[in-house]
Amino acid sequence: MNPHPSSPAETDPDRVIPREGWHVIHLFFHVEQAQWSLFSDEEKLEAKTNLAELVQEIRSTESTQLLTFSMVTPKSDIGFMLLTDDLHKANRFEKQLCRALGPDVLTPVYSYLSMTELSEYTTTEEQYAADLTRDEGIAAGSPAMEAKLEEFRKRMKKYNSDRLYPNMPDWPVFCFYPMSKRRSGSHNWFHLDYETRRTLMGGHARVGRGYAGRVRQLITGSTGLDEWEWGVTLFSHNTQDIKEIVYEMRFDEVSALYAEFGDFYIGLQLPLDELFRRAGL
Ligand code: 76R
Repeated sequence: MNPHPSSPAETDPDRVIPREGWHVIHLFFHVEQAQWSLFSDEEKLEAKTNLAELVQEIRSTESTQLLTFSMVTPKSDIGFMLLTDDLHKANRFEKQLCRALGPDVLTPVYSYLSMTELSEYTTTEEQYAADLTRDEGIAAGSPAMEAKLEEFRKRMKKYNSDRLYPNMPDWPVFCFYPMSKRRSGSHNWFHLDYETRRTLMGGHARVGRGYAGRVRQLITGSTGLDEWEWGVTLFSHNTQDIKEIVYEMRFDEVSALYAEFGDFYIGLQLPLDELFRRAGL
Protein backbone atom coordinates (compact mmCIF):
# COMPACT_ATOMS: atom_id res chain seq x y z
CA MET A 1 0.00 0.00 0.00
CA ASN A 2 1.32 3.35 -0.87
CA PRO A 3 -0.23 5.79 1.55
CA HIS A 4 1.19 8.77 -0.29
CA PRO A 5 -0.11 8.73 -3.87
CA SER A 6 2.21 11.01 -5.76
CA SER A 7 -0.29 12.59 -8.09
CA PRO A 8 -4.04 13.04 -8.36
CA ALA A 9 -5.90 10.83 -10.81
CA GLU A 10 -5.38 11.75 -14.41
CA THR A 11 -8.57 12.06 -16.33
CA ASP A 12 -7.78 10.00 -19.41
CA PRO A 13 -10.60 7.43 -19.37
CA ASP A 14 -8.61 4.92 -21.42
CA ARG A 15 -5.71 4.83 -19.05
CA VAL A 16 -7.14 4.45 -15.60
CA ILE A 17 -5.16 1.37 -14.47
CA PRO A 18 -2.83 1.85 -12.59
CA ARG A 19 -1.60 5.23 -11.47
CA GLU A 20 1.89 4.00 -10.68
CA GLY A 21 3.74 0.75 -10.42
CA TRP A 22 3.24 -2.48 -12.33
CA HIS A 23 0.85 -5.35 -12.07
CA VAL A 24 2.47 -8.65 -11.26
CA ILE A 25 0.96 -12.05 -11.95
CA HIS A 26 2.52 -15.28 -10.76
CA LEU A 27 1.09 -18.22 -12.69
CA PHE A 28 1.79 -21.84 -11.88
CA PHE A 29 0.62 -24.71 -14.08
CA HIS A 30 0.45 -28.45 -14.28
CA VAL A 31 1.20 -30.01 -17.64
CA GLU A 32 -1.53 -32.50 -18.45
CA GLN A 33 0.62 -35.29 -19.86
CA ALA A 34 -2.39 -37.42 -20.85
CA GLN A 35 -3.80 -34.62 -22.98
CA TRP A 36 -0.38 -33.82 -24.43
CA SER A 37 0.21 -37.45 -25.42
CA LEU A 38 -2.83 -37.27 -27.71
CA PHE A 39 -1.08 -34.64 -29.86
CA SER A 40 0.79 -35.74 -32.98
CA ASP A 41 4.45 -34.69 -33.29
CA GLU A 42 3.34 -31.98 -35.67
CA GLU A 43 0.75 -30.67 -33.25
CA LYS A 44 3.27 -30.73 -30.42
CA LEU A 45 5.72 -28.69 -32.44
CA GLU A 46 3.00 -26.24 -33.39
CA ALA A 47 1.91 -25.85 -29.77
CA LYS A 48 5.44 -25.24 -28.55
CA THR A 49 6.09 -22.76 -31.33
CA ASN A 50 2.89 -21.00 -30.34
CA LEU A 51 4.01 -20.61 -26.75
CA ALA A 52 7.55 -19.63 -27.76
CA GLU A 53 6.20 -16.91 -30.06
CA LEU A 54 3.87 -15.64 -27.38
CA VAL A 55 6.71 -15.45 -24.87
CA GLN A 56 8.74 -13.50 -27.44
CA GLU A 57 5.84 -11.16 -28.09
CA ILE A 58 5.27 -10.51 -24.40
CA ARG A 59 8.95 -9.93 -23.78
CA SER A 60 9.17 -7.41 -26.57
CA THR A 61 6.17 -5.45 -25.25
CA GLU A 62 7.02 -2.13 -23.68
CA SER A 63 7.18 -1.99 -19.88
CA THR A 64 6.69 -5.73 -19.64
CA GLN A 65 8.77 -8.60 -18.32
CA LEU A 66 8.08 -12.32 -18.41
CA LEU A 67 10.11 -14.91 -16.53
CA THR A 68 9.81 -18.64 -17.14
CA PHE A 69 10.43 -21.36 -14.57
CA SER A 70 10.65 -25.09 -14.32
CA MET A 71 8.90 -25.63 -11.02
CA VAL A 72 10.32 -28.03 -8.48
CA THR A 73 8.12 -30.83 -7.02
CA PRO A 74 4.75 -31.87 -8.44
CA LYS A 75 3.07 -28.84 -6.84
CA SER A 76 3.51 -27.33 -10.28
CA ASP A 77 5.40 -28.08 -13.51
CA ILE A 78 5.73 -24.71 -15.24
CA GLY A 79 5.68 -21.23 -13.76
CA PHE A 80 5.52 -17.72 -15.15
CA MET A 81 6.04 -14.35 -13.54
CA LEU A 82 4.56 -11.52 -15.55
CA LEU A 83 5.17 -7.86 -14.79
CA THR A 84 3.49 -5.18 -16.83
CA ASP A 85 2.28 -1.62 -16.57
CA ASP A 86 -1.34 -2.13 -17.47
CA LEU A 87 -4.03 -4.49 -16.17
CA HIS A 88 -5.52 -4.98 -19.63
CA LYS A 89 -2.16 -6.17 -20.93
CA ALA A 90 -1.64 -8.36 -17.88
CA ASN A 91 -5.06 -9.91 -18.33
CA ARG A 92 -4.63 -10.49 -22.07
CA PHE A 93 -1.19 -12.10 -21.69
CA GLU A 94 -2.26 -14.24 -18.78
CA LYS A 95 -5.19 -15.71 -20.76
CA GLN A 96 -2.98 -16.25 -23.81
CA LEU A 97 -0.37 -18.06 -21.72
CA CYS A 98 -3.06 -20.41 -20.35
CA ARG A 99 -4.19 -21.33 -23.88
CA ALA A 100 -0.93 -21.26 -25.79
CA LEU A 101 -0.19 -25.01 -25.72
CA GLY A 102 -3.74 -25.94 -26.72
CA PRO A 103 -6.88 -26.62 -24.72
CA ASP A 104 -6.39 -28.37 -21.38
CA VAL A 105 -2.64 -28.88 -21.70
CA LEU A 106 -1.78 -26.35 -19.01
CA THR A 107 -4.05 -26.37 -15.98
CA PRO A 108 -3.57 -23.59 -13.46
CA VAL A 109 -2.66 -24.84 -9.99
CA TYR A 110 -1.93 -21.53 -8.33
CA SER A 111 -1.90 -17.90 -9.29
CA TYR A 112 -1.31 -14.63 -7.56
CA LEU A 113 -2.09 -11.04 -8.44
CA SER A 114 -0.18 -8.19 -6.84
CA MET A 115 1.35 -4.84 -7.64
CA THR A 116 4.72 -3.25 -7.18
CA GLU A 117 4.61 -0.57 -4.53
CA LEU A 118 6.74 1.90 -2.65
CA SER A 119 7.69 1.09 0.89
CA GLU A 120 5.63 2.87 3.49
CA TYR A 121 8.71 3.08 5.69
CA THR A 122 11.41 4.66 3.61
CA THR A 123 13.26 7.58 5.17
CA THR A 124 11.72 10.94 4.29
CA GLU A 125 13.79 13.99 3.44
CA GLU A 126 12.83 15.56 6.78
CA GLN A 127 13.93 12.48 8.72
CA TYR A 128 17.18 12.32 6.79
CA ALA A 129 17.93 16.00 7.42
CA ALA A 130 17.16 15.65 11.13
CA ASP A 131 19.51 12.62 11.34
CA LEU A 132 22.29 14.60 9.63
CA THR A 133 21.92 17.46 12.07
CA ARG A 134 21.86 15.11 15.04
CA ASP A 135 24.64 12.72 13.98
CA GLU A 136 26.97 14.91 11.94
CA GLY A 137 26.16 18.40 13.17
CA ILE A 138 25.20 19.60 9.69
CA ALA A 139 22.99 22.67 10.11
CA ALA A 140 19.63 22.95 8.41
CA GLY A 141 19.76 25.29 5.42
CA SER A 142 23.57 25.17 5.14
CA PRO A 143 25.24 24.51 1.75
CA ALA A 144 26.57 21.21 3.14
CA MET A 145 23.00 20.16 3.99
CA GLU A 146 21.73 21.19 0.57
CA ALA A 147 24.43 19.10 -1.11
CA LYS A 148 23.58 16.08 1.05
CA LEU A 149 19.88 16.49 0.37
CA GLU A 150 20.44 16.73 -3.36
CA GLU A 151 22.32 13.43 -3.24
CA PHE A 152 19.57 11.94 -1.10
CA ARG A 153 16.88 12.97 -3.59
CA LYS A 154 18.78 11.37 -6.45
CA ARG A 155 19.31 8.17 -4.50
CA MET A 156 15.66 7.95 -3.47
CA LYS A 157 14.47 8.64 -6.98
CA LYS A 158 16.46 5.69 -8.28
CA TYR A 159 15.49 3.52 -5.32
CA ASN A 160 11.76 4.25 -5.72
CA SER A 161 11.91 3.75 -9.44
CA ASP A 162 13.62 0.36 -8.91
CA ARG A 163 10.83 -0.67 -6.58
CA LEU A 164 7.99 0.41 -8.85
CA TYR A 165 9.59 -0.68 -12.13
CA PRO A 166 11.97 -3.44 -11.12
CA ASN A 167 14.41 -5.19 -13.36
CA MET A 168 14.12 -8.85 -12.51
CA PRO A 169 17.39 -10.78 -12.25
CA ASP A 170 18.17 -13.89 -14.30
CA TRP A 171 19.32 -15.74 -11.17
CA PRO A 172 18.49 -19.43 -11.28
CA VAL A 173 16.63 -20.10 -8.03
CA PHE A 174 13.17 -18.59 -7.70
CA CYS A 175 10.95 -18.68 -4.65
CA PHE A 176 7.43 -17.32 -4.31
CA TYR A 177 5.01 -17.22 -1.41
CA PRO A 178 2.28 -14.93 -0.21
CA MET A 179 2.30 -13.32 3.23
CA SER A 180 0.13 -11.32 5.55
CA LYS A 181 0.78 -9.45 8.73
CA ARG A 182 -1.10 -10.87 11.71
CA ARG A 183 -4.08 -8.95 12.98
CA SER A 184 -5.51 -11.10 15.70
CA GLY A 185 -5.36 -11.29 19.46
CA SER A 186 -2.69 -9.16 21.05
CA HIS A 187 -0.65 -9.03 17.84
CA ASN A 188 -2.39 -6.79 15.39
CA TRP A 189 0.06 -5.16 12.99
CA PHE A 190 -2.56 -2.79 11.69
CA HIS A 191 -3.24 -1.52 15.15
CA LEU A 192 0.34 -0.45 15.80
CA ASP A 193 1.26 3.18 15.38
CA TYR A 194 3.39 4.20 12.42
CA GLU A 195 6.62 4.83 14.36
CA THR A 196 6.49 1.37 15.97
CA ARG A 197 5.94 -0.27 12.60
CA ARG A 198 8.74 1.77 11.09
CA THR A 199 11.16 0.76 13.82
CA LEU A 200 10.20 -2.90 13.48
CA MET A 201 10.61 -2.79 9.71
CA GLY A 202 14.03 -1.19 10.19
CA GLY A 203 15.18 -4.35 11.97
CA HIS A 204 13.75 -6.46 9.19
CA ALA A 205 15.59 -4.45 6.53
CA ARG A 206 18.88 -4.82 8.42
CA VAL A 207 18.58 -8.60 8.33
CA GLY A 208 17.67 -8.40 4.66
CA ARG A 209 20.64 -6.25 3.74
CA GLY A 210 22.92 -8.90 5.22
CA TYR A 211 21.94 -10.97 2.18
CA ALA A 212 22.90 -8.36 -0.39
CA GLY A 213 24.34 -10.08 -3.45
CA ARG A 214 22.94 -13.45 -2.36
CA VAL A 215 19.19 -12.79 -2.30
CA ARG A 216 17.19 -10.39 -4.44
CA GLN A 217 13.71 -9.69 -3.17
CA LEU A 218 10.62 -8.14 -4.66
CA ILE A 219 7.76 -7.42 -2.30
CA THR A 220 4.50 -6.72 -4.11
CA GLY A 221 1.30 -5.56 -2.47
CA SER A 222 -1.92 -7.53 -2.89
CA THR A 223 -4.32 -6.12 -0.31
CA GLY A 224 -7.71 -6.10 -2.01
CA LEU A 225 -6.29 -8.01 -4.98
CA ASP A 226 -5.69 -11.52 -3.70
CA GLU A 227 -5.97 -13.69 -0.59
CA TRP A 228 -2.90 -12.37 1.21
CA GLU A 229 -1.47 -8.92 1.72
CA TRP A 230 1.88 -9.30 -0.07
CA GLY A 231 3.58 -11.52 -2.57
CA VAL A 232 7.21 -12.29 -1.76
CA THR A 233 9.42 -13.14 -4.73
CA LEU A 234 12.99 -14.11 -4.00
CA PHE A 235 15.88 -14.95 -6.32
CA SER A 236 19.16 -16.54 -5.36
CA HIS A 237 21.99 -18.64 -6.72
CA ASN A 238 21.23 -21.64 -4.53
CA THR A 239 18.42 -22.96 -2.36
CA GLN A 240 20.55 -22.67 0.80
CA ASP A 241 20.38 -18.87 0.67
CA ILE A 242 16.58 -18.91 0.39
CA LYS A 243 16.27 -21.31 3.30
CA GLU A 244 18.69 -19.29 5.36
CA ILE A 245 17.09 -15.88 4.84
CA VAL A 246 13.57 -17.09 5.49
CA TYR A 247 14.77 -18.94 8.60
CA GLU A 248 16.72 -15.98 9.94
CA MET A 249 13.84 -13.60 9.33
CA ARG A 250 11.48 -15.75 11.34
CA PHE A 251 13.49 -14.79 14.42
CA ASP A 252 13.35 -11.13 13.56
CA GLU A 253 10.75 -9.48 15.79
CA VAL A 254 8.43 -8.34 13.04
CA SER A 255 8.21 -11.80 11.45
CA ALA A 256 8.24 -13.65 14.76
CA LEU A 257 5.26 -11.70 16.04
CA TYR A 258 3.37 -10.65 12.94
CA ALA A 259 4.11 -12.80 9.88
CA GLU A 260 1.72 -15.35 8.39
CA PHE A 261 2.77 -17.35 5.35
CA GLY A 262 0.97 -19.05 2.48
CA ASP A 263 2.24 -21.88 0.27
CA PHE A 264 5.81 -21.83 -0.95
CA TYR A 265 6.78 -22.43 -4.57
CA ILE A 266 10.33 -23.07 -5.74
CA GLY A 267 11.35 -22.94 -9.38
CA LEU A 268 14.40 -22.81 -11.60
CA GLN A 269 14.64 -19.99 -14.08
CA LEU A 270 15.27 -21.64 -17.44
CA PRO A 271 15.06 -20.72 -21.10
CA LEU A 272 11.96 -22.05 -22.79
CA ASP A 273 13.53 -24.89 -24.82
CA GLU A 274 15.15 -26.34 -21.70
CA LEU A 275 11.92 -25.87 -19.81
CA PHE A 276 9.99 -27.79 -22.49
CA ARG A 277 12.41 -30.71 -22.21
CA ARG A 278 12.16 -30.77 -18.41
CA ALA A 279 8.38 -30.67 -18.51
CA GLY A 280 8.23 -33.55 -20.99
CA LEU A 281 6.84 -31.40 -23.78
O1 76R B 1 12.37 -1.17 1.03
C1 76R B 1 13.38 -1.89 1.11
O2 76R B 1 13.82 -2.59 0.19
C2 76R B 1 14.14 -1.89 2.42
C3 76R B 1 13.32 -2.15 3.57
C4 76R B 1 12.35 -3.30 3.43
C5 76R B 1 10.95 -3.22 3.47
C6 76R B 1 10.08 -1.99 3.65
C7 76R B 1 12.67 -4.70 3.24
C8 76R B 1 13.96 -5.20 3.12
N1 76R B 1 11.51 -5.43 3.21
C9 76R B 1 10.45 -4.56 3.34
C10 76R B 1 9.10 -4.89 3.34
MN1 76R B 1 11.35 -7.46 3.19
N2 76R B 1 11.21 -9.47 3.03
C11 76R B 1 10.09 -10.23 3.36
C12 76R B 1 10.46 -11.61 3.37
O3 76R B 1 9.19 -11.51 6.34
C13 76R B 1 9.63 -12.66 6.35
O4 76R B 1 9.85 -13.27 7.40
C14 76R B 1 9.95 -13.39 5.07
C15 76R B 1 9.53 -12.74 3.76
C16 76R B 1 11.80 -11.69 3.01
C17 76R B 1 12.63 -12.93 2.86
C18 76R B 1 12.25 -10.33 2.80
C19 76R B 1 13.53 -9.99 2.41
N3 76R B 1 9.34 -7.34 3.43
C20 76R B 1 8.62 -6.18 3.40
C21 76R B 1 7.22 -6.51 3.48
C22 76R B 1 6.07 -5.50 3.46
C23 76R B 1 5.76 -5.17 4.88
C24 76R B 1 5.01 -3.88 5.08
O5 76R B 1 5.05 -2.99 4.21
O6 76R B 1 4.38 -3.77 6.15
C25 76R B 1 7.14 -7.89 3.57
C26 76R B 1 5.90 -8.74 3.66
C27 76R B 1 8.47 -8.40 3.55
C28 76R B 1 8.83 -9.73 3.64
N4 76R B 1 13.39 -7.56 2.90
C29 76R B 1 14.27 -6.51 2.80
C30 76R B 1 14.05 -8.70 2.46
C31 76R B 1 15.40 -8.35 2.09
C32 76R B 1 16.42 -9.33 1.52
C33 76R B 1 15.53 -6.99 2.30
C34 76R B 1 16.77 -6.11 2.04
C35 76R B 1 16.67 -5.59 0.65
C36 76R B 1 17.79 -4.67 0.29
O7 76R B 1 18.20 -3.87 1.14
O8 76R B 1 18.25 -4.76 -0.85
